[in-house]
Amino acid sequence: LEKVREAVAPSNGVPIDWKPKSDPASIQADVLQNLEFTIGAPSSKIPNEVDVKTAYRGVAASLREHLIDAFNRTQDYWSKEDPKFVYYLSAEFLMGRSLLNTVQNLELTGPYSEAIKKLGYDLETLVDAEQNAALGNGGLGRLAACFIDSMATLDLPGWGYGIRYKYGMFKQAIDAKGYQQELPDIWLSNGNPWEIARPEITYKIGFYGTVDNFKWSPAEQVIAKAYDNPIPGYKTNTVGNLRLWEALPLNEFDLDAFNKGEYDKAVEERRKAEDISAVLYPNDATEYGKQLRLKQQYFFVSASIQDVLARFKEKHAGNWSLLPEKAIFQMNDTHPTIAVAELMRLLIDQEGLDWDTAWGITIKTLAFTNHTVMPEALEKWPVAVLGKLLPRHLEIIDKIDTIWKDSLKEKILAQVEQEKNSAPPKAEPAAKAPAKDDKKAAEEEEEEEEEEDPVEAALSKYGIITEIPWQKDVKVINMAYLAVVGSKAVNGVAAIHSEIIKDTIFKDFYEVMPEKFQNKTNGVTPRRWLAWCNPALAELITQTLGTDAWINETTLLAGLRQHADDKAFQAKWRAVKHAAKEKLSHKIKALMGIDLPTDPLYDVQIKRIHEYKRQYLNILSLIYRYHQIKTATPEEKAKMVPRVSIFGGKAASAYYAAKKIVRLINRVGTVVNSDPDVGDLLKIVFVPDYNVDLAEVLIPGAELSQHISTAGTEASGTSNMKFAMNGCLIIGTMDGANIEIAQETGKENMFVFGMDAEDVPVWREGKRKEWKDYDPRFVKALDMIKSGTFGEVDYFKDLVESVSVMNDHNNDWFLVAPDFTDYMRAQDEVDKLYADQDEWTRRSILYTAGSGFFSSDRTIDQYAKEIWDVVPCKRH
Ligand code: C3B
Repeated sequence: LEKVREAVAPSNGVPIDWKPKSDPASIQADVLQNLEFTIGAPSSKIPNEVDVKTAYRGVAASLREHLIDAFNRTQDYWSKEDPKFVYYLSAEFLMGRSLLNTVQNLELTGPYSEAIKKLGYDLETLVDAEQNAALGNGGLGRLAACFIDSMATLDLPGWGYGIRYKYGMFKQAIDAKGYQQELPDIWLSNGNPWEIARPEITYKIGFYGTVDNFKWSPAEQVIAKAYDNPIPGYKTNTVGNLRLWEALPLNEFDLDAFNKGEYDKAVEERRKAEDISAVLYPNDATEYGKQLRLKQQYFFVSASIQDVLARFKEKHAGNWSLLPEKAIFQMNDTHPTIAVAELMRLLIDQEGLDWDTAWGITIKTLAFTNHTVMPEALEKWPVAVLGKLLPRHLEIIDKIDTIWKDSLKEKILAQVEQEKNSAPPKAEPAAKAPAKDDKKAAEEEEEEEEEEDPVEAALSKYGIITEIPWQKDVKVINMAYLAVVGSKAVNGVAAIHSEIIKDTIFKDFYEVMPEKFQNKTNGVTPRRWLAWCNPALAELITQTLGTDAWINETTLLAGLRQHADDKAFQAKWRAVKHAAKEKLSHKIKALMGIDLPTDPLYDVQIKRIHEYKRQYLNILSLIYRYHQIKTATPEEKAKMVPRVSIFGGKAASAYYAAKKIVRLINRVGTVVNSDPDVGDLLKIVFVPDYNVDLAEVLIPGAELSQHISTAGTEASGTSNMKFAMNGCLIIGTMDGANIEIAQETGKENMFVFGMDAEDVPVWREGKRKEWKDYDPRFVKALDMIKSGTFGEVDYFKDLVESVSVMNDHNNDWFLVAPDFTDYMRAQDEVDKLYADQDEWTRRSILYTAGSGFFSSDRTIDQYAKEIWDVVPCKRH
């Protein structure tokens, strides 16, 4: 009987009359069936008269069957085996499109392409009909998406947990005057065939209310409803899960109010609840909407932890000490860090554990990744705000803070004693606060300090709850500190970044618990970011290496090194790159109506617009290049290296300086592109609405990419890794993962410029106050803006001033002016090298060859072994 059951239902009792379809004829039949019976298209119109979007849905519905089959088997298997799981808590998952990735990861591209052709469409057109799932801002959200792809590929039991935003990252349009416009991203309008709604999986989430004797009575409650998104691994049967939560009202509809004619009131509760999962915050730079954002964070964290605990209880009821052996939550930046207090609350208030037991479990079950040192992104919630929304959590955080500081008292006391005895009284180092304040303030401060107990003073820097220096009496909760204290491990995302956090934002914490701190250099999935987005290059690599095993074993890419000098191979490589440039130029023509020549150097800078990422530096150098072209003799012109400069990226809606940079790039582009003196020597294009699917065309087509952040500011960068994989040379600073890319590729092959991370603070604190050596080319570029070459003189005034008024303490914080000269030197090298196509191509090959380390498979393997203690669990 067992055998019969096995044959009918090979995976622990899943009843199946469903068989995978892998030949074109049965796939074709399946798509037709889905078009009619899943999508509801009238049979009279199938297949030739359904529109492309409908055809896409039919194909997606057919693929969904494969996904669900493997998903159910994987999840059943995991449930039976009961391995330790990792839960990746992230407010953002920037998934992009799924059709191509799904068909490729399931290894069904050949038969599906053929079947789709027979139905009168082609795969590429249907791929383009899909809406982008843009539930993320940028690097952090896309990293989460790469990570879950790698988790599935490596057969690691793990789920992503996040929010099913109804509206994702805003759509960006550029108007005729060059301004950024923000439009809602209505990404679900054509349905979402990749998700499985789970109306049966719901949790209650409370807000506000009161606490009486440790018992919280929330004044408001909403429902979190689950949606599962199967995540297929590659070359494995494993299909992982991304579970996203939607907020719904407890009471759908107030019929009483409705009957009284109070129509708004009848749906008020619903609207209020739905607001929680309505919009992704486009703002990683400013602070508005605090309340709702915190509500979102708590909403998804609470639902996710409740979900995990519910499953744990089913299997191991009561045995809470086992939890750290069965689950680990990775907190992606500070957004989910309320998890520390929520896990404590659930263990104590709901499960009845005592504080110490709960704490012992909590700090083994959570881990924290820091992704930035930008102060504005390190969340600090005012106590008043958090205490109102989550009163019980405030109590818990307060207690964590007290116990934590108490635990340090002895150590600090000893330190203070030692300092008293050994050292002669020494002056305190100057505080970081602007020295604007007069003597009086300083005296006051001194007085205060004199009164303070030295132990208390020393302890205050460890405070999770603190006063912000510039706003006395406003207490805030430093969520990063809460996470550091409540986690088993803390990691940065590139080697230099992991060092910087130990020296700066977490210095004091590192000193008292160095064992917690680790590095996990980011990575990207080689499937989406090389194999699937650049099929011609992938094919050439496979031919050359004699295997496609590099797709999961990217270190094999190093085998390309031995071909880097081979002229015949270089020619093939160049031809592939040229075809990718053509594809990119067609895309831009289709999107913007601009004709781009394909012989010039394709230079790309795509990322969120931010002063620290220095798109400004790039555009200023292009302004100078424009000036050079305008003043060149015909002979000089003939020697110039033609260039197409492409920008893409969104500015946070309330980040005015970033918006001005967007406009400046667009204004310069308009003037340069229409100037007959320039011709094909320079084209400047700002591609609107940069997102994952544009990246998939831009990255293969790029020959040079810019990663030029002020040293010490970009935690890692991940697009730098994608460009490197696709054989694109890098101009960059010694910042973030550029440093490791240079190590793997050969620093001599990168166009490195600018101050190092150690030089930057020295510059900021001292040198810049005397510095006057503005590069005349820099001055010229600014003069052109000031004199109206690009119009809007008044509008650009403060942007110009922001890098040109010296001796102002807050000016040119990101060192655009002092790095300009070296940047121009590096750009000259770029031009020189591009004239030598053989050498350029050789380096291009070396970039791909050196990119093996930057696979997210490697990163995830390290997380699994060094933090999570999660091992593969593979269903055969
Ligand atoms: C980003 C950082 O800015 C990048 O340097 C880094 O590569 C990625 O995270 C991934 O680690 N980041 C982001 O996109 N959003 C934030 N709020 C913080 C960091």
